[in-house]
Amino acid sequence: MGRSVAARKHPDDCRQQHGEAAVRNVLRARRKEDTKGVWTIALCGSLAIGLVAYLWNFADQALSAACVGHVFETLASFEEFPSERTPWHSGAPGSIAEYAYGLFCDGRWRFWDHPWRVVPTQLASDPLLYVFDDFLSSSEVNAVLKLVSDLDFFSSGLKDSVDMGYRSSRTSFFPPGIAEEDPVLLRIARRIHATAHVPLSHGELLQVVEYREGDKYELHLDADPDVPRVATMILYLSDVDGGGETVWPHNLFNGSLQEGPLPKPTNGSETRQPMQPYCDHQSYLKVQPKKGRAVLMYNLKREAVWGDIKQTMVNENSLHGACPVRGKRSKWVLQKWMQYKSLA
Ligand SMILES: O=C(O)CCC(=O)C(=O)O
Repeated sequence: MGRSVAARKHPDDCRQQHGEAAVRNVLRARRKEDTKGVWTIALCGSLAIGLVAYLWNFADQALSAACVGHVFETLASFEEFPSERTPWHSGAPGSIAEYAYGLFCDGRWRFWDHPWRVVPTQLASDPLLYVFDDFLSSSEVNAVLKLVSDLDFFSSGLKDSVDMGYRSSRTSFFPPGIAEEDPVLLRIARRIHATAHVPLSHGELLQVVEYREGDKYELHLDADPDVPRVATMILYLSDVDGGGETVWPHNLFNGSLQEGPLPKPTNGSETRQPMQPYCDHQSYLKVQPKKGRAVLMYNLKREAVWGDIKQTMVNENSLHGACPVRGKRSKWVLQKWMQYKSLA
């Protein structure tokens, strides 16, 4: 009744026919109608938002459960020698399952700043070495650096002066409690293992290193028979003013193996031959630190995975080092070593 009066009559018509009291009634009825309309819209809007949030959460949980299942297990597995498979990546995956993994499981859609296509560039075949730009999005790097601020750091070098000269930087590790609970770290660890084709249970703790001005790590191997690290992933979390490159003295900048006398490990996985000439010279293979960039390196020869691990099975061409950082900006690195053996 109120609605039809308010809709049909103009207040001036009412004023002429029925006087002021009727006009007030018409206006009151209209206000009531307007308020009712606003409440109805607000209620329906909230219900719709609630329903979408519920369905989104449900789909997200179902997707997460599906994601850690079959596809991830297949990608991060020792089905073949890991370096004989093309690293998994979101750019041009080999199968529909791998494509789906990149699209739905890798968490890219959660971060608006993450490129959809991340394609590796092979830098060398001996050692097998790849670089990925934008492996981590800027917001992922920022999330990691925020977590890093709560960690306790210790000096990476040993106490005596020789070792401080060999390796100077600050190191910490994400304890399993954080690495397994934090969704960003978990997603990054999965991405690393899927990319390298190594099961999660073979992964060591995520390491974080800060190199300040002048800090470096002389030439070394990551693997030895006691610590058979089949793959290493180095993720750069910052840009630097200069220096700080990771260098491979056995390879020229185009990836080919260098001829002539090469530095050899003399002390287990280390060599005392200085790294600086390789840092200074343009001809050697180097990767510059760049926020979000990652390097994947395979350290063992193929037969190491199937037989007993001996020193000869460590690929000595994977000798590498971290050149001194120049300038005030620190080089931050996140590192994951993946072993041939399960650590579980
Ligand atoms: O920081 C880098 O560039 C390399 C790090 C490295 O080789 C290591 O920590 O084993």
